[in-house]
Amino acid sequence: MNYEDIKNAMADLEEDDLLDYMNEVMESGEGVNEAVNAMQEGMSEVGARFESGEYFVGDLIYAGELMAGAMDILKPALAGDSGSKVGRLILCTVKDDLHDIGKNIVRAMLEGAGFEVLDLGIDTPVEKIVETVKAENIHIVALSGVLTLALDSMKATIDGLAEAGLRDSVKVIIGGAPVSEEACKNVGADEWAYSPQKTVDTCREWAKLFA
Ligand code: B12
Repeated sequence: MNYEDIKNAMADLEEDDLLDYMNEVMESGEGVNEAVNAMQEGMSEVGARFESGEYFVGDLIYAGELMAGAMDILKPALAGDSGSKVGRLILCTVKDDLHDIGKNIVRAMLEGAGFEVLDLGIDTPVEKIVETVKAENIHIVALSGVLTLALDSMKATIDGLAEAGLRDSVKVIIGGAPVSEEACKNVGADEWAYSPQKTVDTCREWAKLFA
């Protein structure tokens, strides 16, 4: 499989080609992670074309639908074959951010790794996260966001957990385009990740702490 073709099909919004490539990946039974990475690179190009004025919001919406459709094809391979549940966690896109493609990929990977994921959706208010942590006795919270301002919402969420006296009993991992080591420190999270695999590995380690 030529992953450059996948990247280009995503960037050029070529639906038929992209879906054909996904089916090829599934038939070959390998390269699923590489295909996801290639689509993500294509998405970065979509973002760059949006910034330069070549693409419009309608193209972003279409790109989002395309990637979601492509992910539906890959999902069975991402879901893995883990039997027993290794832990429960909250996953959501933070307040004021409506992007959920990355979150849904992370969800598929976590579920495949055996986690029960309480997916609180997009634009998630701090209070809803705090309430769910309390009500469901949750020890791992995974926050997603791709807008720069998502970092403020992540900080507000972590501050909210601290104000509710829950910070010491909850580990927080953040992810998404604006997230970095520095951002992790600034918002007060315990860990950050770009790759869904690192997310899964980190959450597995944390689940053992609270088992
Ligand atoms: C598709 C898209 C949309 C779609 C979203 C559809 C959907 N259902 O999600 C729609 C059209 C709705 C949209 C809307 C907007 N968008 Co938009 N969008 C994008 C685009 C093209 C792709 C985002 C994406 O899905 N990437 C692919 C996924 C797989 O990557 P990811 O999210 O980073 O996730 C991966 C990792 O980060 C990680 N990860 C993700 N979450 C988590 C969580 C945890 C815990 C962990 C550990 C890891 C992790 O794992 C994932 C898989 O590897 C980006 C451009 C870009 N380069 O990203 C712009 C972009 C994010 N959008 C942008 C903008 C400006 C907007 C709008 C304001 C546009 C407008 N004028 O209305 C609105 C904002 C609405 C809002 N309030 O949120 C800007 C953000 C600028 C900024 N720095 O803040 C970008 C960067 C485009 C640009 N270059 O200008 N958008």
